[in-house]
Amino acid sequence: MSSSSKRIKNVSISVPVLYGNHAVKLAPEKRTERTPVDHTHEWTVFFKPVIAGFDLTPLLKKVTFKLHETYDTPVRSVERPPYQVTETGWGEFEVIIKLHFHAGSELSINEKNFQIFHGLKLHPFNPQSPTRPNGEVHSVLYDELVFSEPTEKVFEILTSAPSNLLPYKLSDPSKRDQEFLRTDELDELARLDVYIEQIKGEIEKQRDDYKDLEQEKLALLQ
Ligand code: SLL
Repeated sequence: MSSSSKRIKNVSISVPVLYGNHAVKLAPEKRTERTPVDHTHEWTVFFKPVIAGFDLTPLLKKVTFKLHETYDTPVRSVERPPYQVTETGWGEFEVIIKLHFHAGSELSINEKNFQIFHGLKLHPFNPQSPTRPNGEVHSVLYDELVFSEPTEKVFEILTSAPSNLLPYKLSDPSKRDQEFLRTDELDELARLDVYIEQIKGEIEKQRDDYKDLEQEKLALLQ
């Protein structure tokens, strides 16, 4: 076994990620002759690290998105970022987002791939809430991928720039189910603040993008 594939005992590292979907009502000008008449929405389902510029390709071989079987080739495979699929449709369903890691980069020794279940949202959570002009809906969730006992190679990738993640150490290795000890809690809190700001920025950006699209649509209609 080479030194870079040696696993570091009693250590774990969490990678903050975002996944979910955006949806808008399908604008008439976006229809083509191939768009089925019953398709009412355009949506994008995605998976990405919160940290801007953090390249997961050294760890991730590909991300597959399993759509409802009403879609042609329901399993869509994406090998590089952005890890996302854009489609049109009429109904909500559960998307299975599967992360396929390179050998030695799995989340843990027993875990080959990792699955996330995302309920695709086309309609607002609260039907009473005022609808946005183009019916835009965002359903985005925060989660953390926990790499336990990472190899030295994975440890190096995760703890160096641009992610600079902090490893967690088990305080008592004989108790596997105890809480992790934070090496530096203040540092971790500061990092969370940065993630929150990045998520806020992301929401703003999406809002602006949709506003621009809405302007374009109005201009086209004039
Ligand atoms: C429902 N259980 O009944 C869900 C299924 C399926 C959504 C939703 C497109 C299909 C196509 C599509 O929107 N499928 O392209 O033919 O609500």
